[in-house]
Amino acid sequence: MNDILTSKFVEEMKKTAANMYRLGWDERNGGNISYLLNDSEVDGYLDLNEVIREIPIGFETKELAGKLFIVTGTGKYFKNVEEDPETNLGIVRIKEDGRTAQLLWGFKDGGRFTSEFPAHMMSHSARLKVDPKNRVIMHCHPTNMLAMNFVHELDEKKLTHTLWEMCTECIVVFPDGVGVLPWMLCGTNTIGEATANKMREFRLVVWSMHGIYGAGNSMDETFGLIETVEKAAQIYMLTAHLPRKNTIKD
Ligand code: 2HA
Ligand code: ZN
Repeated sequence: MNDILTSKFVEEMKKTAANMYRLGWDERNGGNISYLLNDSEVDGYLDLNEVIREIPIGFETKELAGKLFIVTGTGKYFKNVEEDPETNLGIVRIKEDGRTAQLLWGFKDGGRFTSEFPAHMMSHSARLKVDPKNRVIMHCHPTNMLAMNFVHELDEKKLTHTLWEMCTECIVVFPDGVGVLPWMLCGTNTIGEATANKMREFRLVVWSMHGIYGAGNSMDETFGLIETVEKAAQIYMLTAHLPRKNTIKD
């Protein structure tokens, strides 16, 4: 067996969590990432027959049975992923019953996956139906996007239009716009179902006055989506209180 800490997927999780932390998107235990892994990727790094323990997932997702995910842990800090991936991350496989996760690696201190596991798994299911190449679901609390939530209308069309207006690239990066959920209690199946419902149409879903969800085919693409929205929100927050002299036309 090769050392799993040298695998591309663990490296990507470490780098992404570190970047997100340093951008201020993931204070304390804020944020979570789940990354669908192919059997061929983990081959040579992980014994797929060795289940460390089983964790009930609290809902049923038969569609994802047999699938492997590397995912951030509940209560864990993005700040610490880089120096201790084996405690702060875990690799789980969804069992045939769709109600149990089999831990194959990580969560070394007895931990478990993010409290937002329902939103992540339900979003993976929804995205895979519209894009079989989807692999990443990412949640974080980007500062300017959050600030904008308090001063801008939370209407999907209006919010999307304002973001598109802030940077020329926005309409190219997220032509599908942003979906918006009202403020809801996080960590529940209800917010998971609502997020997944929006994910059928959007790769970006704003959780009002909480944060954002992004979905994509790779870690770079998903990170880039959120990065682009956050940049647009930053331009908005830097200019919203000033007289507008110019604008990108419709
Ligand atoms: O897991 O960001 O939404 C920490 C969060 C909850
Ligand atoms: Zn959050």
